[in-house]
Amino acid sequence: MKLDQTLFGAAFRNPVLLAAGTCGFGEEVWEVMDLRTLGGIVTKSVTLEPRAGNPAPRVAEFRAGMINSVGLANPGARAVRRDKLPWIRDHLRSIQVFVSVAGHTPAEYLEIVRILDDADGFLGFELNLSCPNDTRRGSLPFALDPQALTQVVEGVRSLTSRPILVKLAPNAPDLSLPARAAEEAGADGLTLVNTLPGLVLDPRTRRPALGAGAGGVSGPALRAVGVHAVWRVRQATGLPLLGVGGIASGEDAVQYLLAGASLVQMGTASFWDPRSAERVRNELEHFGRREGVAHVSELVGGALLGSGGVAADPVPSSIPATASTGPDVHDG
Ligand code: RRO
Repeated sequence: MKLDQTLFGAAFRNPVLLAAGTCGFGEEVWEVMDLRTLGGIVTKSVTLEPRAGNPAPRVAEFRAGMINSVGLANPGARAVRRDKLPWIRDHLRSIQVFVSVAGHTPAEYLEIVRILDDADGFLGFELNLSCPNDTRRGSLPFALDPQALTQVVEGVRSLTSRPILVKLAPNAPDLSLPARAAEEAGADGLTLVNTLPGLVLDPRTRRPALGAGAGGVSGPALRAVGVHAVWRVRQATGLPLLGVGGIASGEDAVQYLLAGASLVQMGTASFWDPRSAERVRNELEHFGRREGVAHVSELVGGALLGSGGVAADPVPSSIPATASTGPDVHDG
């Protein structure tokens, strides 16, 4: 099975990317894995000013996955431009890089994009509107507030011609609303989903397992949530979708593709085994060969095509035919 995908006017050598927050800015994982075997990476979220992050422990495992509250630790937009993007430009030329952007106000997102936009080495921005661990805005991330979401995405759209992905939260009551709001505001693609707010308590200490208290749940526990989010949003918008949450095998990735994602991102599995993304890429290829699929794009949205009454929800006519028939669902 051929794995290449063309989206946002760019060639992805395969549909497997590393998710934001799981590979730093690439350099941090360079010793343990060859990122050039992947379709691309999304950087750690970049804020306007440097952030030290939350108190340790920042991650904890539990039986169904992992919980984290890293607290947006990053060097800040100016240092990222000066110290991180040149490395990315020099080492990751053959893969696609999105810079993840996070802020407390719409103005901060715009300022970060202004600082980074004319630097070299990356394809586009992933607007992180769904961090569960940033309490400065209160408990409501932008992704759960369609008006605030619109303000951020419209503002960034007016500043850059680069592709803009919007990363949504899994706990929206109806994900089609933020998805449509992002599309109308000028997003080029949607990333589904960020981690799910959760809490793990240590029964012996009677305290939270994480230094910050609550956090974001990822790993196997998140997979069915993420696949459903992609499935739901595939029926609400024609934008290309990037599926993320609990992918640890080629067949996990296939679920996301069948639900309507054109690309997938991996995170938690890479903490357990840094080479997981490369393995998933290989397993995806084997799956296609075994199943007689010539090109990965044939799988995209396959579960919504209604063969054998598979699709539970009606598929509205707003889904472009190209979403499941061609490798370039964006420009097609
Ligand atoms: O840094 C974090 O604690 C974090 C972020 Br920005 C995010 O978007 N999702 C997450 O699970 N953790």
